[in-house]
Amino acid sequence: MNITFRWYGRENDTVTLEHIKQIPGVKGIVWALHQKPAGDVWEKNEIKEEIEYIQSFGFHTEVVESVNVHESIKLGNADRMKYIENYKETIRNLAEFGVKVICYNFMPVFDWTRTEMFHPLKDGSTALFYEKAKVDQIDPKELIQTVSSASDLTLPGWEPERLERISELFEAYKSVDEEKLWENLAFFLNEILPIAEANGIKMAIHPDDPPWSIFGLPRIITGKASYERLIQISDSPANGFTLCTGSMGANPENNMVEIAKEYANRSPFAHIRNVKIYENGDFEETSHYTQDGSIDVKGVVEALHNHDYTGYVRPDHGRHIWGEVCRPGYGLYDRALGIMYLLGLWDAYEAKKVGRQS
Ligand code: DNO
Ligand code: MN
Repeated sequence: MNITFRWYGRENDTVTLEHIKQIPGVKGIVWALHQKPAGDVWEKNEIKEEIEYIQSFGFHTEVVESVNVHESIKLGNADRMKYIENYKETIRNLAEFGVKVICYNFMPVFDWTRTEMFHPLKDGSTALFYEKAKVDQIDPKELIQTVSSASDLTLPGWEPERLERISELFEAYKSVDEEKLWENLAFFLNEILPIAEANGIKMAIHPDDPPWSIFGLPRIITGKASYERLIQISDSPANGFTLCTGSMGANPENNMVEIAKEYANRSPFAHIRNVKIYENGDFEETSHYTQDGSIDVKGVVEALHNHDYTGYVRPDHGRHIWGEVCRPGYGLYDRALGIMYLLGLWDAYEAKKVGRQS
C-alpha cells in the first residue's frame, strides 16, 4: 500500500505540501495540471515545473488525477481524433517524467455530483451530501450554481467554461445512450491503451459518482458488470481501475469488500472513504471509520492486505472538521485521520500475518 494524498497545486488549494509532509506515511502526491482545459496537451515544461516543486518536498509524483477526457471523445464527435491524439501525447509526456498511473473518468458533463457541499453532520462537522429526491427534481443549472458558489476555488469537473456550454451539451447527449457511450469508451481505450502500455503507464478509470444515471445522462461505470465489460474491451495490463469505495459503494448493491477481493489486481489505484447511505437513497460522507458509515472500510483494507497490495492508495474525501476552511471534501484534517486509520488497519493485519507465520 503506497499512501498518497491528493493536492490541487499552489494556487488552488488551502492545504500546503509542508502540511502534508507532517502526515505519517505519505509517500506521494496525487497531482494534476488543474488549470488545463480537457483536451489540451500537457506540455513537458509544465509537467516538469510541477513535479519538481512537489518532489522538492520528498514526495513521488507517480500518480496523476485526472487527465480529463474531452467531451467530444465521450460524445463520439467527428473531431474526437484530434483530442485522442492530444491525450496520447500527454500520456507520452507524463511517462517521460516517471508517471505510472493516470486516473480518469468517463462521466458525461458532470464529475462527482452532490446537492450540498457543507452539510451539517451530527458530530458538528460538515460534509458532502447527496439528496436523491433533489437531484431527481432539480434543474441541473440550479445545481451548478449551488456547487460553484460553494467555494472560491475551482472545483474540477465544475469549471465555469465547461458549464457555460451546459444546454448545448445536454442537447448533444440526447443521441448518446449507454450503449453508445460504451462504444465511445471502447474506441478511446483501443486508441490509447497501446500507447499507455508501451510507455509503462496504467490507466485507471474512476467509477461514476454516484454510480447511477443522473439528469437523464448515461452513466456506465457503476459496478461489477461494468468492470467485466471493461476487461472484455481490453485485457491490456494498462486497462486498470481506480477502486473508489465511496463512489461505487454509494449503491448498496455494490459490495465493496467483494469488489476489492476480485479486482484488487486490476486496480493500480484505490480511493478509500466511507459514506452513510439512507433508505431513501440519500448519502452523506462520513469519517473513514467503518462504524461511522455503510462501507466496510476495514474489510476493504483486509482484502487489499490479503492481496499484498502494492498499489497507490489515497484517502478520498473527508469531512470538514475543527473549523477548517477548505475545498469541499479536501481538507487536511479528516483526510489525515483517514490515513492513520488505514495505516493502523494495515499494520494490524500485517502483525496478524507475521503471527500466523511464526
Ligand atoms: C470522487 C473523487 C472524484 C474523482 C474524479 C476522477 O470520488 O475521487 O473527484 O477524483 O472523478 O476522475
Ligand atoms: Mn474517488
